[in-house]
Amino acid sequence: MRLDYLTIFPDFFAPLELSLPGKAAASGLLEFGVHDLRQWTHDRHRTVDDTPYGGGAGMVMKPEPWGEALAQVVAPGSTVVFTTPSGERFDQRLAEELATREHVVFACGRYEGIDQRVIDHAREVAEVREISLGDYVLNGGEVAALAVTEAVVRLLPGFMGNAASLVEESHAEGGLLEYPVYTKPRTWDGREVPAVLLSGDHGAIARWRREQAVRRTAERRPDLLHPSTLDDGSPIVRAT
Ligand code: 6GU
Repeated sequence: MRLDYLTIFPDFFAPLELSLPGKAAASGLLEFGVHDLRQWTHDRHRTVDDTPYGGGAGMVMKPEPWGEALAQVVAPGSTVVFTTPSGERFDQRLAEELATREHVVFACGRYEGIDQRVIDHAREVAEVREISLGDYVLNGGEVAALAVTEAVVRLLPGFMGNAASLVEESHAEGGLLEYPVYTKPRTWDGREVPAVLLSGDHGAIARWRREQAVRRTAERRPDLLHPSTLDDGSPIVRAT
């Protein structure tokens, strides 16, 4: 998989060299390219923004640098992701979809957004997704592009050491939040590990974990408790 980033703040992407994505790039599973949008400006001030037609607050990113950048970086079969608070909400399903792509180009908007004609043009030459992390406002799309990258890259085959931990975690199959976890020591700061986890009774442990996951989901994310989520015959455990 190849990932390219178009941004006026290339320094935001230094973390790609660290941690898991960095290791995947070193192993050849992943290729990254980070591009300063200002390299496609031609004026002395390297201008990337201008005032909005129709008036209003803030600045809009000019189309010309974006047009040249996309012409150079987008190839047949690319997916272009515009990170924007007015995009579709990013979730695990979308991460799984992006993980199937060979080439994703992240176009990171700043200011009040990118001239709409850039997005309209991109749709004619590539698959385009406009993606938002959630219902809050960031100053720009760079941090969002990093979050999307980490969610996608860890799904690539051969990327994670332990494939089973991908299946059980929150927002994977089942649609429940994860149950609480414990490790040694058995007693810490006067607090005990729940006895069932020490019982060796794997059926009881599985039932306890499921109950905890449902309780936690009901308390924190009742929107996830779709009736179909609970269609495995387990009793619904109400949050208290
Ligand atoms: Cl993708 N961009 C910006 N600027 N703000 C956001 C966002 C993206 N997702 C949530 N808030």
